[in-house]
Amino acid sequence: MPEGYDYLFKLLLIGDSGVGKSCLLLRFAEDAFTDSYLSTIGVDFKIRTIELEGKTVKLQIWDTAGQERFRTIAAAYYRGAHGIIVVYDVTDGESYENVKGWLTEIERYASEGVHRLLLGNKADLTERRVVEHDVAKEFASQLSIPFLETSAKTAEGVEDAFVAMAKQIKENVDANPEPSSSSKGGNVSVGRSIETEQPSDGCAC
Ligand SMILES: Nc1nc2c(ncn2[C@@H]2O[C@H](COP(=O)(O)OP(=O)(O)OP(=O)(O)O)[C@@H](O)[C@H]2O)c(=O)[nH]1
Ligand SMILES: [Mg+2]
Repeated sequence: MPEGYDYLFKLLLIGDSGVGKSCLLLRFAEDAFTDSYLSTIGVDFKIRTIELEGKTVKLQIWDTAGQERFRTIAAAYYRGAHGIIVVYDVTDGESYENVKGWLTEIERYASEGVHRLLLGNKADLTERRVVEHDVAKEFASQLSIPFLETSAKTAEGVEDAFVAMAKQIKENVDANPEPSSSSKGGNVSVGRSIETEQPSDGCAC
């Protein structure tokens, strides 16, 4: 039986190594968490289908490696993304400082009009926090980027973050329907038809 969905959106997680990108994805896709740190090699992905405003939305979420040596691989995935989530760690000031650099990578490699979202993760570590909520919020609002804090550990904000991103994209797709998107048949609409150059097996290593 063919899989039924109304929309397919591709999301990308970027940000410094160790900020919790893989854990955010694990929480969202499988409602799980692990304390052990297995740094991502290359690129990975998971899928979760959600219901949004009466429609079935399939989210294909690409999780990139934050480590410098994988940057070129990750960059190849920006163009196919409808939405890019930039993650920093609220207990790691450097990861927040580096957000500007990640936003520059988006300008350089992503499709024009890609949706962005800034996430401050590890919000559960209140005693170790060094990046204040309001400071990041102000920075994001100056750039007109939505901002949320999350904890992959407690699940706080995680569902909201991915759903907010999906909503943003859906609103945009609904407002700018592309005739070519119906070529997938049935009632399937694949975001805005952004060219993808990425392999489909999730392994770019
Ligand atoms: N307390 C707490 N720890 C977290 C949270 N999210 C992730 N961690 C921990 O942070 C470490 C790194 O998490 P990962 O998700 O692997 O980080 P990453 O951003 O995917 O790192 P790379 O794959 O190297 O780019 C792990 O030990 C996680 O358990 C969180 O919300 N709260
Ligand atoms: Mg990872």
